Amino acid sequence: MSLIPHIMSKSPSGPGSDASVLTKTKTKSARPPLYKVMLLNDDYTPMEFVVHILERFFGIGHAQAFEIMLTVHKKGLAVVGVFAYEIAETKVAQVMDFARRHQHPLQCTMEKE
Ligand code: TYC
Repeated sequence: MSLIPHIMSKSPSGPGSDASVLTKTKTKSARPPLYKVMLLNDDYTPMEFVVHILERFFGIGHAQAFEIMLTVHKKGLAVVGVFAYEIAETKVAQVMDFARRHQHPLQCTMEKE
């Protein structure tokens, strides 16, 4: 009997060790799924309040914020940003909380891109 411990004496067995199973090495880099954050129109939230939301929580400049607000007003909704899940979730919560605290019915939602 060999004095070398027989760690290497056994052929691989168990899940994934069958050499006859075709495998493909992943070459894609990890791309986290992205989420669109959208504002919805309503008849009551003041236009200036929506512009303020876009400036404050999305870092959008005044002129573009006004344009996006008008798009929501005319079309019913608009995508205001695209983010990783946790960031999108935080934006939605910040907007919904701020609107609620100011007693405006503004709605903000997210959807997988
Ligand atoms: N429709 C609102 C008004 O006329 C303005 C508004 C714009 C409300 C965008 C919500 O997401 C919104 N006062």
